[in-house]
Amino acid sequence: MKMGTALVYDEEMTKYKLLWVDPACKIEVPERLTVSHEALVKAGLADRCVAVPVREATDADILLVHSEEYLEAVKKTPYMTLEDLKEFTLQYGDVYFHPNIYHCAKLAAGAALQLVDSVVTGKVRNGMALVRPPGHHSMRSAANGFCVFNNVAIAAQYAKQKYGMKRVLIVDWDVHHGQGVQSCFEDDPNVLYFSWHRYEHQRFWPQLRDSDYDCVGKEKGAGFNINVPWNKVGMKNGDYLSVFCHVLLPIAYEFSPDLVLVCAGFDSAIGDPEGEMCASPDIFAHLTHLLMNLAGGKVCAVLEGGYNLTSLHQSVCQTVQTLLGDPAPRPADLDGPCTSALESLHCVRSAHRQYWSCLKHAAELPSSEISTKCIKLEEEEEEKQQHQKKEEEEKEAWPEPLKRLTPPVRTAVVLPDGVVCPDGCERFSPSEDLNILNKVRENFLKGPDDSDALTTLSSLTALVEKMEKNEICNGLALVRDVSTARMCVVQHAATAHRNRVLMVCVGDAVVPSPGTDDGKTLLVQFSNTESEEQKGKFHIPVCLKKGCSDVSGFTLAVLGLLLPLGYEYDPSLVLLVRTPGSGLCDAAWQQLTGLLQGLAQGHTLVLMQEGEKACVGPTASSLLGVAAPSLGKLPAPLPEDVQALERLRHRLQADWKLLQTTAPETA
Ligand code: Q9C
Ligand code: ZN
Repeated sequence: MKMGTALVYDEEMTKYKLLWVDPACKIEVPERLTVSHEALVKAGLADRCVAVPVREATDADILLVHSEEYLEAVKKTPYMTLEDLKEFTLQYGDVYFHPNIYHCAKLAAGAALQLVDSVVTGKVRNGMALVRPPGHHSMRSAANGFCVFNNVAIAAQYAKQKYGMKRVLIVDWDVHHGQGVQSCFEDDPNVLYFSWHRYEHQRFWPQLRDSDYDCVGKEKGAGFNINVPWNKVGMKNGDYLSVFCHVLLPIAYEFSPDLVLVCAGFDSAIGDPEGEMCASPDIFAHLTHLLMNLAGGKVCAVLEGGYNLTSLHQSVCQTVQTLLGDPAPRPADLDGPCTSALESLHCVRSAHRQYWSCLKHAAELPSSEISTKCIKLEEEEEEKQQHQKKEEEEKEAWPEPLKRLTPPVRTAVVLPDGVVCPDGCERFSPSEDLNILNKVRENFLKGPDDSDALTTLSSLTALVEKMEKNEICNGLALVRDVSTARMCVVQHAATAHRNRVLMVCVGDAVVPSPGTDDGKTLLVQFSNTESEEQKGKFHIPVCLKKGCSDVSGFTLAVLGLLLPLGYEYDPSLVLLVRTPGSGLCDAAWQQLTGLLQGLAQGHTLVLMQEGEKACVGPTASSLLGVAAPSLGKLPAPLPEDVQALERLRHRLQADWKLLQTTAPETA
């Protein structure tokens, strides 16, 4: 059952460089690779990966994407003189050639293919390829933007052809638009391409009209190309997460890929001279985590850009460590999205409304807003310069991501005697701490001789304490009375004053809300019961027409409501409570459990009622970090549900900035 993470790397790919003076290309250096790899070794991450060798992509592989003429032309470069190479280079944009680059480009594409082979055949669960040259800018018949062959595009075609993959998702989080990938799959409905990129109303390289949000794909592929243009620099963690929650993830879950490929460029991180963005390296832990429950966990990340060597290696480590299954760190200082990001978000959602049912019944937008793009350019320019001065100071330094301390125990379980402990979990022994026993006896016992309840509740309390001390990552308990157990845990957790508990309740039974007004608990409750109006900022009932039995509606609520709330609230503990009769299928429950582990450093405690024995296995496997099974191509959610969720989000937006999807001024 234990499955690894592949690391595909070969030093050979450091053996080419720029041989003449070209300011546009001087940032693409061999050290990008050596520094990234050394950081993985130093952090002990390389050792934990399965080393997969590279290979040269064959002509047939390369011809999956490129023209014969172009391949033949590149083939001649190893024999060219310096002068010939310079001249050859001139016909393309922002790229250089070297006698060894053809060899490296074959290895880079081949590395992506080796990664796909290892993941698709199940040798490993997921993986990353550290490659040079990058790929996503190269076109069918042209090198471009440091790229020679389109590594990820070739890998996607290969996965379709060799393994019959029906649907491939490509997530391009590099700060540049992968126009080569876009043009390769523009009319292909089997490959969903998502890219965010610095755009600045078409003033930023490669300055293409086709990189804008309204470029959605052609013919049968209409709707399968998603562009999120960043029209300002300085985008932060909140901007990135908000696009994931409100655009990429809902669409990706509806699409239901068999395989996820990532154009993993890290020039979108803070400190990068090309991107000039302000997202911290640990955001990549979250972006990675959020993709890891798609396609049964088959995620292949292939390096693209990233030119600040420090920010690059930190981001690479965050990505690989997350692929390995270590819980992501709590995302620091999450702001709501900025106005410019909200404008982009709004435009993309509008442009895709007609193609995706998760967006279809979202609030209609004033049509006048959709085409207004190039307004106030001069004003903006000024503003930008001021803004940049400020950012430049900030950009010089950012804190190094903290070492992730992995608790010795991943999953502890509190189960009645008759229930077997699932593989890989540790049975939690009852607490003998007198303090705890007394507290539980005083506050929660109904009768003086309810020793079963005393044992369970004090075990839970002790378990929470160990999670706080990071001795245990997560836990699962089958209890007779979830209601009391829930109160007990919340009350205990709230005694440490810096703690916040996110309590997620799934099921149709009405749960009384324990004190949720001091902000120490945020309660989100999914049910089909139209409950009284929301009770303030910290108690959020989510009512779905068919409760949790409608997987589409439920998924949408989790992605577009629960995740942003959770990220903004930033709990130290997630308490996931499942009441009987929730109607939720195992796969959707596992998705929920898996996704929530991105919060609170993975500290999730699941409470289930005794009768739900059958659910222990699936829950444990999610807590252990096994990818949730795919939900399949999701049918359209009920229009009422989409509208209800939109209304709810709208109402909560003033309190929770990550729920916004439209800019305040333009609404
Ligand atoms: N300011 C990748 O990130 N433009 N390619 C350089 C210099 C070219 C980036 C302009 C950027 C290419 C894979
Ligand atoms: Zn880039």
